[in-house]
Amino acid sequence: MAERIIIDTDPGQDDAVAILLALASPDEIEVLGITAVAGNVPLALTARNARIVCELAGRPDMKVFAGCDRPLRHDLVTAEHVHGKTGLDGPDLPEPTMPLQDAHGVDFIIETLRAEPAGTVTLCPLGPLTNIATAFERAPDVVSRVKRIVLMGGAYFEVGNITPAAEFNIYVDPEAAALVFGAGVPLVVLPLDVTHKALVTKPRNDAFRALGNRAGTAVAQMTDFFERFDLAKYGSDGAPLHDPCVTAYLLRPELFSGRHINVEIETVSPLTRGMTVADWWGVTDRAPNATFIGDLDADGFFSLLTERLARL
Ligand SMILES: [Ca+2]
Repeated sequence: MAERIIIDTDPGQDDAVAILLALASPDEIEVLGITAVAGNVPLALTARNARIVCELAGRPDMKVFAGCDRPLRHDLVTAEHVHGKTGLDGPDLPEPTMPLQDAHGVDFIIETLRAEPAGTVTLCPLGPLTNIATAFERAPDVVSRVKRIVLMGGAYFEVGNITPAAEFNIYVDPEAAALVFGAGVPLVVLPLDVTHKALVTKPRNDAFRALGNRAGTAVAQMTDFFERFDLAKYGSDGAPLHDPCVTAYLLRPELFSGRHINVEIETVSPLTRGMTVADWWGVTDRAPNATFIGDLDADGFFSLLTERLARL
């Protein structure tokens, strides 16, 4: 039976690829809806971009909701320096014609968790955790109904990408992250430690382009765009595909390895706010609350991605 998920997202080129991978895999993943959150770019753009991606995947019927437009307690920090002015710079994709749903994204999350059998819906956050935390705060009864949360965020060995200590998604809304990490829901975390190993090298991007379909071409162009930033910053072999690690984990968990450990979120320190304090070495007595992924089979990951994008 397909895993039933809600994708919570701030597209973002890598979010776009994560959504495409999910929509290309209907036998294994049923997307119940997509909720947009403010993050890489403001909410109006993430809600637009999510719909552009659904149309690119040939799924104009998908329900897309706008959620929270700012973090719980801080001003929004965005990342146009990585993703471009629109958040989806690179390919020339048409404005979406499919509608944005009327309901608020947080209400959709709450109502879906209440309506579906307990323990059957997985949440897949690809951006700041504002929508999820708001749903948990507003409707504590839904927390125990979540099957699991599989999210992209945080870092331990790679430390930070938006500050020296913090990864972007967690840094933007650390109070939301602290609430979600402390909620007691089974949690799988795909941090920079693993996503920085999912590098789109030139041969891998050529393989996307060679698919010859719209999705393959668009993914290649998105990667060309944000690779410029990563090459300048890290001097690496290619851009890391952060968010698609979440979808790939749902499809092929055997491609990934990690440890079930305690992970706490720093919310106070001005130097390390948004840091994921991961007890990788087991040096505390704090109870494990997350499966924290550290490595992946990158060739297997890119084979899967290329094979699925070919279906779109
Ligand atoms: Ca994202």
